[in-house]
Amino acid sequence: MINQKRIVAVHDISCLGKCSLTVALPVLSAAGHEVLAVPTAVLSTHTGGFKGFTFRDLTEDLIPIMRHWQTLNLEYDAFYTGYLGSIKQVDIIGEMIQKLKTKNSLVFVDPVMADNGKLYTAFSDAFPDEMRHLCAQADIICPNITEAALLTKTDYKQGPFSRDYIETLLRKLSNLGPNKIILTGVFFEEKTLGAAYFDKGQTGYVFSDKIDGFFHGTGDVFASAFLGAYLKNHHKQKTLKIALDLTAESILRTKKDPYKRTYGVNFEAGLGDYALKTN
Ligand code: PXL
Repeated sequence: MINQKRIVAVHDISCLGKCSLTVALPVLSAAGHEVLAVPTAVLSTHTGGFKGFTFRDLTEDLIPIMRHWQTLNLEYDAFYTGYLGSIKQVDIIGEMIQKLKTKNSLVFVDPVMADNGKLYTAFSDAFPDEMRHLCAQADIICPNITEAALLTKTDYKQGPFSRDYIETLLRKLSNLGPNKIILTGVFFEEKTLGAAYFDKGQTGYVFSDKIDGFFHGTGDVFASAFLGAYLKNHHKQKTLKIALDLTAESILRTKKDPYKRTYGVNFEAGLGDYALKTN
């Protein structure tokens, strides 16, 4: 199916570590979409587990990029935000989306800021408040459990979760404003892991086998794969399964890698298959 969409992807570039733009670009391209990349910062590595990383803040470039684009009269099918470098940046990006979007633009916000009960190193406790404003403008948001707890001011719990906890988070997230919620990192028992969705008052789940260990960048693989497939108009359950499969298979491949390349997961080898499933 030829159905190319134009997606504005707003994330950092972590030179090493396979996350944010270095994941979003190849995954969305594999689904056949055109990607306009807006780098929010350039870091030598991502901030998870490295010491001494560099951080070049590109906030000052964002408004000039937007002003130039405004002269081009383009239509954008989707805006996809991920890791944003500062509170000020979140605010500017929100404004940029409002100025550039048109009636049919989809706003997809992955509120990247925390995992395993903790905010990422670079963020202050005030960051979730600003991210909540950006989520209010979104059509779809895709937080993990920690991000969902911070956004909704709910106690963070470790899994296995109760249905009641997950469905309370979904309902509170939906009250923030977005139409659709995808909540990642959901598991009700130790053997399976997946995502919950909430759409028009309905809740559903997709799961695959749970793989032990912590793997960086999997949230970005999942969110990018979801958006790429979603914009091809697949049914949401199928879209979520495609995204979950790419993520789970990338983790498995990385686990089995005899060279132990652990700076991000090997999603690259799954892109051919992903392209076939989305098209
Ligand atoms: O994968 C999320 C992510 C993206 N970008 C940077 C990060 C992280 C998570 O730690 O540090 C710079």
